[in-house]
Amino acid sequence: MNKNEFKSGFVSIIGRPNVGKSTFINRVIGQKIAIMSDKPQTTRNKIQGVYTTNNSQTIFIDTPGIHKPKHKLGDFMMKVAQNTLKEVDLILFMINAEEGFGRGDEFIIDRLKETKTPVFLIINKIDQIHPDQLLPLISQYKDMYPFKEVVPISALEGNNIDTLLKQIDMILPEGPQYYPADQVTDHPERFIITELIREKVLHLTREEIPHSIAVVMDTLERRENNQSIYVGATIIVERDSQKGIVIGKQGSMLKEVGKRARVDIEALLGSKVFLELWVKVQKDWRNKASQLRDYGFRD
Ligand code: GDP
Ligand code: MG
Ligand code: K
Repeated sequence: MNKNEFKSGFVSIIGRPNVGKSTFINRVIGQKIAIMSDKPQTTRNKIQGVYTTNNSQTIFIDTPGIHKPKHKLGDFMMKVAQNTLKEVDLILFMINAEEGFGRGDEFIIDRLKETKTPVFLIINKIDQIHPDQLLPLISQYKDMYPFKEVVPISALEGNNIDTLLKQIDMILPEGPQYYPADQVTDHPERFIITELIREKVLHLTREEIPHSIAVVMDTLERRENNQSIYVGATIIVERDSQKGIVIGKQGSMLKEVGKRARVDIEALLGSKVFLELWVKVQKDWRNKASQLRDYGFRD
């Protein structure tokens, strides 16, 4: 491989509680990085860890709403989750070899069927089963979904992790190094803020504006002696006509979007918010990597 061809991508890890997702991330990332994996779930995608080698970077993210549909956030959360699954480069669906199939898995597999993203089945905790039990388990799951790879591992003991990382590496597209090799910064609110703005646009414009619009956070900072938060964001559309609709007559639509979004963002952040919105036409914005980066993962 050419040195210039750095590869990077986003990998979503999903699976029922206690299958070993956090243990896996810890194993891959090591102790260097503070991983917030066990804080209560909200609606946002959460970086669980960033794994960087000389020629690749994998950003592992958690996808709330797929494995714990407990909250009453319902539709919105499912929409966010489903969008995420579409936009990542790879999904790792982790199961516990010891437990086998359960209803939680059925729920997840249904979601997987709604996306084209490649999926690896990760069978964790193989240290807990007899090797004879593995093949029946694999065929049972393969009957339900055409997994791109099936990788048995023990996250706890470290078995087969290298193989899995190599297979992930093969899937990653060419892309930039988003994070310094030794650092993860996570801005918890960014993703949800951009989704709130997007939601207002879609709601107010109805069918005129497609779901494919994106909202990119430009600035999020405290101002005026911590008394308020400034949010600057850009709504990205694909055509000039859409730009006109989003801005509205003398800016009326954009103003309404901003007004409604600001109310929600203030509630989310518990602070007074100044929200400034722009609209930009960008024809090929639907580049997976940049989109996900902008979904709260920038800088
Ligand atoms: P999560 O809810 O999916 O993040 O699961 P955790 O990573 O918190 O793991 C749940 C439990 O399973 C913990 O007690 C882990 O130590 C244990 N565990 C995780 N991976 C393995 C494994 O490969 N083998 C065994 N025996 N236990 C594991
Ligand atoms: Mg966990
Ligand atoms: K799929």
